[in-house]
Amino acid sequence: MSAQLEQQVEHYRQWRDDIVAAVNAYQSWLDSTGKVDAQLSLRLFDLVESLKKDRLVLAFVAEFSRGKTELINSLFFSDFKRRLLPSDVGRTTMCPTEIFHDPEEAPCIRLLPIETRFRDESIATLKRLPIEWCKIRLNLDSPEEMQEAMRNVAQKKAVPMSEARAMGLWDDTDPDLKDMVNQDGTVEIPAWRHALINYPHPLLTSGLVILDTPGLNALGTEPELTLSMIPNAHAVLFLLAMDTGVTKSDIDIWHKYIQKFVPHRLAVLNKVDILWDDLKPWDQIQLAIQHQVYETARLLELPLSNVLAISAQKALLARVRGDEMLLKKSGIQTVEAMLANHIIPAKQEILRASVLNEIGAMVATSSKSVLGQLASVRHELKELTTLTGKNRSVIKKLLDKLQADKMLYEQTVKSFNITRSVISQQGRALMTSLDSDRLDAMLAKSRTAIEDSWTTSGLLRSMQSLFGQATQQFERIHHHADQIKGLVDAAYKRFHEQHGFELLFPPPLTLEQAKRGLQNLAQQTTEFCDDPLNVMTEKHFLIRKFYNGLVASAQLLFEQARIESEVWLRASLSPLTRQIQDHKGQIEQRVATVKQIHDNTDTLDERIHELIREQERLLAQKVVIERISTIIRMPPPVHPFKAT
Ligand SMILES: Nc1nc2c(ncn2[C@@H]2O[C@H](COP(=O)(O)OP(=O)(O)OP(=O)(O)O)[C@@H](O)[C@H]2O)c(=O)[nH]1
Ligand SMILES: [Mg+2]
Repeated sequence: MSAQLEQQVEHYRQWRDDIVAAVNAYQSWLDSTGKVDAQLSLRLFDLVESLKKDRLVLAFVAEFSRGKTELINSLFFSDFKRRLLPSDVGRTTMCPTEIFHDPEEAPCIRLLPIETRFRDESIATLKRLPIEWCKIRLNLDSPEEMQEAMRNVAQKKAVPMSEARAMGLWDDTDPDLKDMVNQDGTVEIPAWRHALINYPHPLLTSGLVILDTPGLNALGTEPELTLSMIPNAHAVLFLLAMDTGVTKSDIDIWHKYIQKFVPHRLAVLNKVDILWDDLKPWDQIQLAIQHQVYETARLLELPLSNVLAISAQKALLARVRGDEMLLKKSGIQTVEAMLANHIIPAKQEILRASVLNEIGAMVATSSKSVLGQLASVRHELKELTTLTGKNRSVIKKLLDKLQADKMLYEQTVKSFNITRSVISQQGRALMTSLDSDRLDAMLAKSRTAIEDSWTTSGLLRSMQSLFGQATQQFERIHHHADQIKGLVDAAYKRFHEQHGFELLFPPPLTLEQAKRGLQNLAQQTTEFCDDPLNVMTEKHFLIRKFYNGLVASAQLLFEQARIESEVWLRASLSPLTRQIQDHKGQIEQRVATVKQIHDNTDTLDERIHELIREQERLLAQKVVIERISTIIRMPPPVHPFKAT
């Protein structure tokens, strides 16, 4: 792996650590000012935890034998000086493989038996049940043992055709599967359904997760992969090979699973070394490669800069041998530069936006609160200074005025409390409609309908109707959330107009991601239902699997929307509540001070000194909170990476 890419990811990790430190500093700041409550503490704690666990998923997707695994080996595992993951001619990787590092567990590979396909649980659910997985410890000191353990992801087993069919892994009408039949009539199927590799590597420790997928039909047989794992990846590297060119099945995979569903897409035109020819001028070879790059960009409707021509095999060889010339020739550094300069910064931006969304408004509120208190202290100082040497009747007049202000203000606070209880009531109603029990009930009802439909077309109809319901439910929720937002905005406006409060804007509610996710699922459902191949009776099993995948993905999206709404509801009124509390405290304090001075004018000097000390304390607080605010708002530093 390139030291520069490693460095880039290290910068990313460093930046993330700085943000974590800023959130922790904010927590301490709140503690020191006595303005933290248990709920808020918990939120900040959750934020820190989710930042620490943040992952950047890179999925490698393509037809079989395009060199996905070879590219992963050369990008990430060349330090091993061998081909760590199995890569070979024909179908090699048999199950989706996630490679990551979890330092809380010893290095291992966990394998989910293929027989779990008979069950309805999603892979996401099974991941939480360690007992279902076979675990092999990885001995990092023995490359041979490592390689042996990794060989499992390519393992196959022979089963009777009826069993393969029952697991949805055999289709009589699919000519591509014919090669999988043995002479005794049994069928070769993958031994494992999913693999998790926990491997300590600096990039993985920094939060990178690699998803290697099997080619050839395997994508469609595990709908959870196409409905959830691939669309949720941060970026997809789609591989094509020079020897095959862009084939129809490449294009099918691209359109069906990637083009519209993944935010960052890179096409990698692999195996350019087959054009290398010592008898041909290098320029001429480059011209031929360029031509293929243009053609690929055109067919995949990608900008030219997102198509990279490389030789994964020569890159691996170059790294194993330490051959710099060959490494440069292999083009692999263009892939690394793309990851370093575009994919990692884009991910950073997402993380920064989510931190800002989570605590940006809170920090801004704290900062405004300090400024407000400072202004109030200064105002009071001025007021008291003018009282020096004045007689009691002047002081009494001021006291009367302040007391009148206080009464008026208390009225407004009462009306605010009413608004607040209306909003929290509405909020509770919103949370109920997002409740997972309700969604589960809806899904259970439609599952019965689906299981009761005997014909495939009946199945497909019920599935579409389920999807319609889920979308409608989501739209109702969206509408309801908008109404609550209207109430919140109005409350802010009222305080601005009636009490001259600075007009603050409540934090935005962003259900967009969940909404887009549902739209994607809807589109994939329609495409699945419109595909004549899926309407054949033999595909009953596939439809069930697709349905289960759909349900798992929809549940995930609703859960995401629920968390977002909850965070927003809690945060929506807090800036205003803070302003109101501050203001109330200040008025009360002033009334008390002036009353004391009225009763005993000797206390005036003492109070003036107290205010000066208070002013200094607030100025120090201002410096700290402004620094925290700058860190969470600052765009991540840029460290351009250049392919040598
Ligand atoms: N000439 C040449 N061969 C390559 C290159 N990259 C991979 N190969 C070979 O192509 C074959 C397939 O590579 P894999 O990495 O197994 O391909 P894959 O896309 O992971 O395939 P599946 O796991 O079956 O989906 C292997 O024999 C590799 O050695 C390359 O850049 N040049
Ligand atoms: Mg592979």
